[in-house]
Amino acid sequence: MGVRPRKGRSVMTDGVWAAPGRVNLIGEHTDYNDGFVMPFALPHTTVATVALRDDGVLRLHSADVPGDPVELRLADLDPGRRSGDWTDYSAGVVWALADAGHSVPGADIHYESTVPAGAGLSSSAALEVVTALALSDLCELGLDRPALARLCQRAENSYVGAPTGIMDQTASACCEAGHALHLDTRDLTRRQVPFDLAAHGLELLVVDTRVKHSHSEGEYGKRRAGCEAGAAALGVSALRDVPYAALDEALGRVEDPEVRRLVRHVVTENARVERVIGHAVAGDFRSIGPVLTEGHASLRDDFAVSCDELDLVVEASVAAGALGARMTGGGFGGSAIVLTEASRSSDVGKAVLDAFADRSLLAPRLFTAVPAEGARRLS
Ligand code: GAF
Repeated sequence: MGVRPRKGRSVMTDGVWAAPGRVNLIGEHTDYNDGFVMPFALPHTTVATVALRDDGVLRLHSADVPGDPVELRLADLDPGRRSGDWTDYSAGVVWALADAGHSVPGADIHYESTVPAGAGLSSSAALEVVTALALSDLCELGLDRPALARLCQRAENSYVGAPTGIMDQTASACCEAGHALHLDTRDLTRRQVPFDLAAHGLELLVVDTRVKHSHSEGEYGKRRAGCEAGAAALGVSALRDVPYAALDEALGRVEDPEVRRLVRHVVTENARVERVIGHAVAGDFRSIGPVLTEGHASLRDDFAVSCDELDLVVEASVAAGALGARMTGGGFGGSAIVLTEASRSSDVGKAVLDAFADRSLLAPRLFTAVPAEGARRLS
């Protein structure tokens, strides 16, 4: 039996759930090309305190956004009537549940989040996944984790209007503590790869440049459309189907130089995921560093999704002795990751802060990332 909804507005709580943000170690802009990614969950989470109600109302409140709770009628949820603010992610999930034939009677949801917003660390996916998991549990919808991730992606694509892939939602829903997730985004085949950097004397720093980014704006969609044009030119259903060994020959068949660069990034990036997996499985974590830096160059020069601040993090950290660094997530701002010897981590961090200060840029925020648990019920 699921929890029976209370009459009208609820003052009770039926449960508390948490879903994390993520960093992506390698495999950027490959997920909407049916390719490979390797994210891990952050300890930063969005927590939802939820009570079902029986009157067809969705009442949303966030401790992080000033103002009164927002009340929406479930019957009115429609992508054409989205509000353009954070509530679209929650409303989109409820809309996607209903659209898939699942019944939600109404809910009061209160959110609190420690996932930095707009930092490329998947605060949106955390919000979607915690909402979907709580409602799936309370209404006994029986959705498994990949199905939850797909539903959240649908909410983001069709309700919010951001043409994103499946990586962030799957990371938030499926990651495990102490592991990175090797994910095949074509069929959501997953492999948990042990990823204990501290045991190897290493650290992964996350550097939030504080340059805000958004995926519902045009550039992300343009890259996605360019990749689809590349796949069409090559006669494959997705760029994942272009083998690395056949890259030169494939590039010779793509006329548009911009599309050719996108193809080159995606095909080489899928190969980089395989190389990083190989190093991680062999326990050779230091060799991952140069692959990250190579990936950054490809995102900067071929895919054109970096920005000056992200490039600066990579240059300054590598010059200060980091093993490797790259932007993480969609780009156009957001965060970078830096792999470094733990013993050099504070020097590397200081070098990044100094480089920003020298250019009179807003100081970035730094923290050490350790792979944490995926979405779960707390109480
Ligand atoms: C964003 C998107 F949401 C992901 O789906 C993915 O495409 C990523 O950018 C780039 O790898 O985080």
